[in-house]
Amino acid sequence: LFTCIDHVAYACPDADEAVAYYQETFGWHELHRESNDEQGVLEVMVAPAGELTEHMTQIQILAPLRPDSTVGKWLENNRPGLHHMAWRTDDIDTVSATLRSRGVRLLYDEPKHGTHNSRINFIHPKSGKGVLIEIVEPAKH
Ligand code: CMX
Ligand code: CO
Repeated sequence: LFTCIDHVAYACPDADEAVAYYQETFGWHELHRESNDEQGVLEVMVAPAGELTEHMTQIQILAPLRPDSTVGKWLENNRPGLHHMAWRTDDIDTVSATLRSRGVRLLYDEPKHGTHNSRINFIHPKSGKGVLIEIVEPAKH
C-alpha cells in the first residue's frame, strides 16, 4: 500500500525559529515552504540533504496560521513536539478504499490539498493506535 515514510511533522508556535535551529545546529536544509489556508498552517519541509532522493524522509515543521486551526488547538493542549507522521503512496484512492474496507476511520471523504500539490487524507488517531497518520500521494511530474 505504502512506499515510504514521506515526512514526520513537528508542531511549534514559531516555524522560523525551529527551521533556523535545524539548519544551524543539525545541518538540515529547507527545501520548501507554503501556507496552507485550508489547514490553517505554515508548512516548512526540511531534509538532511539539499536535494530530495527517491525515498528520503523529510521533517515538516508546522506552525499555526490561526489559533482556531487544528495545530493551534493542538498547541493549547500539548507542548511543541511530534504531531503526525505521513506515509507515502502512489495511489491514495485505492489505499483509502482498502483501508475503509478494513474498518479504518479516515478524516475526509475525499483527499484534500497538501504540500507541493500532493493529495492528502488522515487516519484518525483512534484508528492509528494513538498516532495521527497522514496519507500522502505526491503530485505526479
Ligand atoms: N496525535 C495523536 N492524537 C491526537 C492528535 C495528534 N496529533 N490530535 C488529537 N489527538 C487525540 C487527542 O489526544 C484525543 O484523544 P482522547 O479522546 O483519547 O483524549 C482525540 O484525538 C481528540 O482530540 P481533540 O483535541 O478533541 O482533537 P480533535 O478531534 O479536534 O482533532 C484531529 C483531532 C485528528 C481530528 C485533528 O487533529 C485533525 O483534523 N487533523 C488532521 C489535519 C491536520 O493535522 N492538519 C495539519 C497538518 C497538515 C499537513 O500535514 O499538511
Ligand atoms: Co503532514
